[in-house]
Amino acid sequence: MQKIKVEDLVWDVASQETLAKADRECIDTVFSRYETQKNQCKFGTNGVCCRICHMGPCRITPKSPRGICGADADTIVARNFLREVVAGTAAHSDHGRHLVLRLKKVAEGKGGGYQLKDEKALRKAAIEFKIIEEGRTINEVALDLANLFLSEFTSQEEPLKTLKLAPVIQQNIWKNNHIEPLGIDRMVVEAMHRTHMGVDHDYRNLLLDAFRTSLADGWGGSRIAMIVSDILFGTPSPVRSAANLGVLSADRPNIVVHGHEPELSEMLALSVNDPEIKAYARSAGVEGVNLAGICCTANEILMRHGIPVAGSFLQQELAVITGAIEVLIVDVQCCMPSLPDIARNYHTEIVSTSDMAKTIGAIHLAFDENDASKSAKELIKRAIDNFKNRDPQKVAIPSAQNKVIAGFSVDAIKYMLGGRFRASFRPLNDAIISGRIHGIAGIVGCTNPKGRVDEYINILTIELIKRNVLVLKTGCAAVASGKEGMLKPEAALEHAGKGLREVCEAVGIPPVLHMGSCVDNSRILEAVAEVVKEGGLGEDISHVPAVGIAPEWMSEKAIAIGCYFVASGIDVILGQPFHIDGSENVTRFMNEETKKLFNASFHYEKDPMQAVEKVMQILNEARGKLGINKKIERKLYDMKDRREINV
Ligand code: BF8
Ligand code: SF4
Repeated sequence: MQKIKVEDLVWDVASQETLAKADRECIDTVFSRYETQKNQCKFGTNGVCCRICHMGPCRITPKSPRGICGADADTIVARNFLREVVAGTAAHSDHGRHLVLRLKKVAEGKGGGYQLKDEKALRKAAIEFKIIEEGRTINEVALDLANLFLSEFTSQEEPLKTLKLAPVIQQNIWKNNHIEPLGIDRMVVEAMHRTHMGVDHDYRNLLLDAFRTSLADGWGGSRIAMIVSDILFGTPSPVRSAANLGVLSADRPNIVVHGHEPELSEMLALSVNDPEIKAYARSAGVEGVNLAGICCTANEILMRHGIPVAGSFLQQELAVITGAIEVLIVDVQCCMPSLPDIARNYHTEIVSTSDMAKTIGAIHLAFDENDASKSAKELIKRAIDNFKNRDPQKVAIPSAQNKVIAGFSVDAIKYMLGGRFRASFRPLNDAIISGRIHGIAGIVGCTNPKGRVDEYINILTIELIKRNVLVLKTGCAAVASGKEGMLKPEAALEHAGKGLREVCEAVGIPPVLHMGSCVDNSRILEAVAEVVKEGGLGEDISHVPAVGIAPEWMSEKAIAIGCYFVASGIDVILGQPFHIDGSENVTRFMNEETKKLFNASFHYEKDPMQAVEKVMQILNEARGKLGINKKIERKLYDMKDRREINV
């Protein structure tokens, strides 16, 4: 393996230290594999490779502008794109389905250790979906809700009921463009059918279906996942914790959960302090166990229990390379198949727990949802048993970690803004109208070895809060901010512009709000819809000075998220381009024509400072249209160019 310059690959010091350790120990990581793969196929990059039938594969070039069946670049690029959106929608929505099935079991009294933890959240949903509560038990109401949500997956002819949670204008836009999604499963099946050889060849029709399918995610599967998680596990409210590899313990067994579905991690969080586990740990000569998370599972238990985050997507391998993890539990999405290979160099056990997600080299212990506590305790005991095998010679836990405050559900934000008895978004709307807050930016998505990890996210975040933009975060982008110290109220003092700082200090919130995992991007939609409902900032989502940015995205889920943001009226800036450059028509549709359909479109900005300018331009335009664009002259210190600038 080539000697690498770790500072060029990753932003944070903990990752740099551990990557240097990997290099010394000659362990391949995502970064070295990226180097090997670096000369990436242009046909794939441009989206013009078609493998959909076995007359092919076909590749579009100037000399061969059509595939064997006659499909041109527009059809092939649009078809590939729709399939990516379908996969992203399926991933989020299947997560939602598992939760609804659990809710049904709990309502039927067969919860397997889970409960209806947040009755208020259940009642809120019952009102939203017109479920009669009077004279009925809480379980009866929950069962009706579970059945209603299950029918959202199977509905053949009715549009999703969850669409009603959006402002009426958005609903009408979807209706008029014939992209109101029907049942989620139907949308996924139909899109796979449309993209089969010889079906839909009109790139516009295919792309409209991509937006339709994405709506089945954002306002459907993801929204359902969020509502049901809150009912089963509690609506998040602000909680203190810490983030980065430094949260791993040097003297206790480390058990790290990685993946997405919150059922098992929730039970692990509840079980680590169980007397039986404490006694077991003592008998093994340790004080207790240290539970931490990676990726979105981390975000789930951080938001609800304050369990620390060991890292984001590109730190999963590094966490193992610290040599300090006894058991790394994986389930679905974003778990790298390389983990067992890396773990072989240490004593770490990689345990897969979902029957639909196995990896050669991992130990598979299927999670028994009907006796979740037993499964959780077995895994914790496994970590305790494995602690004796830890080789101190191989352990190097970086010290870096940062304090975070997370748990900003929409209800929590309302409560923080207005107090318990006047919980409302009014103060936020007023702050935006008065210009103390310039607008809202949702910075979301993954990390990607194509750039220096976390750099784009961190530069963008700090530059936006300097310019009085309130930043909402989810997924690995939120973890990046946690590691950087941006998720604590002090960040407002240190970095925020005057107006945003005043609001943050008055309310007691950080300038960057951690709203959860990737399915929780539906919380960002909920927040913007709430701003519309509160009044004074336009009639629909596209009027609100708000923008979405996915700086370092890599996953198909991020594509679905981007599409449902745009279809909901929120402009989206990508730091990584889609694989659509092979079709000018598709590119024009995504970047321009969508504006006419949804009042929002996609933008690609390679450089974070250009993205900052684009965000400000989009927010200024929205403020201008609302008639609230007062020019405020301020001096700013530009972090990248190291000079003072006017904004
Ligand atoms: O759903 S942000 S790398 S962990 S895909 Fe994956 Fe991307 Fe992280 Fe969560 Ni979201
Ligand atoms: Fe080639 Fe058409 Fe088959 Fe695609 S569907 S592989 S373009 S023949």
